[in-house]
Parts: sequence; structure tokens; C-alpha cells
Amino acid sequence: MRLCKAAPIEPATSGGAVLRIRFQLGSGVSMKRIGWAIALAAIWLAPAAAQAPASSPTTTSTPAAAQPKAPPAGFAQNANSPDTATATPAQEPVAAALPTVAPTPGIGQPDGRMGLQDQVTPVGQEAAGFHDYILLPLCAIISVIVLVLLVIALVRFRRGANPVPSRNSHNTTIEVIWTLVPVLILVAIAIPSIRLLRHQYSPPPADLTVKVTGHQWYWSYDYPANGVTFDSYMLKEKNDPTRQANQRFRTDVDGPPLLAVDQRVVIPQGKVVKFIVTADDVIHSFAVPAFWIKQDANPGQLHEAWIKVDRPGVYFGQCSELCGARHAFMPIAVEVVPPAEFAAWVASKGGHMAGATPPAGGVSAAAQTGGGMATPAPAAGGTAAATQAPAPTNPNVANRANQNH
Ligand SMILES: [Cu+2]
Repeated sequence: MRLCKAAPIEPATSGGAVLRIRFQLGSGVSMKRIGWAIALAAIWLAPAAAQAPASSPTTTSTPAAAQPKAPPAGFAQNANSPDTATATPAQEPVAAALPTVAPTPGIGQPDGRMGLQDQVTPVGQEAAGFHDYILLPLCAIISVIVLVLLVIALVRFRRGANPVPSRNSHNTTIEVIWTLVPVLILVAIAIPSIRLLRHQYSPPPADLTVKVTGHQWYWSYDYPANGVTFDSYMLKEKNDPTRQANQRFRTDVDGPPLLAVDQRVVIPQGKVVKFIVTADDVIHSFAVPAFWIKQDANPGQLHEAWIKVDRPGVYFGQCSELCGARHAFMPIAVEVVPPAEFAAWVASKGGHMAGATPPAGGVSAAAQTGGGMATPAPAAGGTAAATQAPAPTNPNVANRANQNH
């Protein structure tokens, strides 16, 4: 059972043992633990609200979302940015770009199957196991039991068969059972649930930090420790009348329609990656199903999510908060590559590996201001890649600086 796999973050969160709730009534310690239990229950409920479906009424009440700026046909989603960054000479990569890796059908994208996508992160595997092997069977069993009881009550105690109604109004045994059994079920669910929450919100030290910013209607990504910044737009179809003549159109190598993007987020395989998620206009949601991530992106707030992916490949997601007219057209594509390839990709973007000296004259303001978010542990191959970084400047960063958001 996947649920039973030991998550690799276990050592880092051993301090969470305090979360084991033991009811020792009559002492101050027990009150403290009950307080912990209530706080945990509140945290438990919070993600459910944060991960409300895209049709959540809370989003539609956002003033900016309610009055979207409809882009004229054939023009970019954002007046300051072209639809495809690669179409602009100023955003040409410094070094040769890596060849586009084709996604694997059925992995990291919807394929018509029922159920959850195959999970590729430790938290995702634990959560999917919890859902598939505990919650879903429990829901099915409870539903069947309630249905059977309902049918028995309807048939056996119908008026026709009982002309003189029973006058019973109380049965202590049944009342104890129907109180205790649900309590035991809830406790049984709470234990793996709180453990999962602890893994989700107690991330191990990150090897790489990526800042994700939602815009109407595209995503931008900053690698503060690497001096890499770029915008990511959906690739339009070849016959889309709104596609500009110089815009690259989607091919099968890029990914499925409505999910393929012009610039993917590239992260190293087997490394802990922390996403810092925010937005600069309305509420968006950074969601990648195969990573078990659905994190609201709120203007003025920083939220975080973490992943560790051991399987190289391409994984797709979408904005999952109703954010305006082109909400459905701001997909997310994450490409997981071996660390050496990641270093090459960083170099191709004019960046440098964490801990390496930024290119002379670089304009990577993000790298300077975001230094605090950089984690002490550099990605593997960092020193090797540092010598490969040929870029005197980072045109992507320069271009973003001019956008004046
Ligand atoms: Cu959005």
C-alpha cells in the first residue's frame, strides 16, 4: 500500500511527535495538547476552503475578476507582453535552448481515466493512498450501511405491517453504538490526515526556490538564486484566428491543447523544490494535479508549496481559481530534468547556479533581492554549471524590469 511508504521528509519533521494527542485530563499539559488538537483541526479545514473549485463564489466576487479586460482579437493577453516570449527578439535565450521534451501520455496530464492522476511527489503519493485506500472505501461502506438501514426501516416498520405503532422512544445500547462508532471512525481518519498535513506543511530544506506569480492571464516564474525570470504563455493552435503571425503554435511535442506553454518551468529531478506563490492582480491558483499542488495565488500574500519529483518528465496543470475572461487559458507546464540538464537550462536562460557568481553586469535584480529566499544547499552540479554560465546579461530579467507591473 502506497500509504505505508516512508516519506523521505520524516527525519526533518521528527519534532512533530508533539502532535500525538494523548488525553491526559486533569493536568495543564493535557489542556495544551487539546489546544494543539483544536489548532490542527482548524488547519485541517483551512485547505478545503483554499482549494475550493474554480466555480467558488468567493472568486467571482473579486472586482477585477468580475470586470475582465477583454483583449482584442489577435492581441496578447497582456498589453505589456506578447503572447509568446520567444517571438520577441529581446527574449531570445542566451545559450542554445534545450530540445523540447515530449510529455508521456497518461502521466502528468488528464487521459480520461477516473480517479486521481498518478502522483509523483511524496506528499502526492501519501495523499493519493489516503484517498484511495482509506477515505473512498470508508465512504462506500458507510453509504451502503446507511442505505441498508434505510431500506430495512422502510420495509419492516411500514405502516401497513404495523397497525399498532411501537411506543419505544429510547434504547441506550443503540444510542451508545451510534455515538461511539462515528467518533472512532473520525479518530481513525484524523491520525493519517494530520500526518499528511504535517508532511505537507513542514517541508524539508529546499534545494531550489521558484517564485510563481499569477497574472491575467499568464504565469511568470522567478528563480531568485539563479537570476532566471520569464513569463509563460499558453501556446495557441495553428488555426487559431487570434494567433499572431509570428507566434509559435502548439505541436504534439509541446503537450495537449490548452495545456502546452511556450516556456516550461524546469526543475531538477530528485531535489526539493519550493514554490512561493503569489499574484499581481486577482486571485489565481497554482495547481498541478500530479504534484498534489493546488495553492491559491493571492495578491500581496506569499504562499508556499513544495515538491520532490524523482521521475523526469513533463507535468501539466492549470490556474484553478476563476480569475477572469481568459482564466481557462493560463496553463502550467513543469519539466523535471536531471540536475546536469537543469544547469544547462539555467545557463541557456542567462542565469547561474546557486552560489555561483552572477554574470558580470547582470541585471538580475531578482537574484539580489531574493537572496534571502535562496536556500543554502545548491543543486547538484552547481559548481560545474557555474563555469558554463556565459551570459553577460539576462535579457529575460531586463525585459521583465521594463514591464513595470
Ligand atoms: Cu488565473
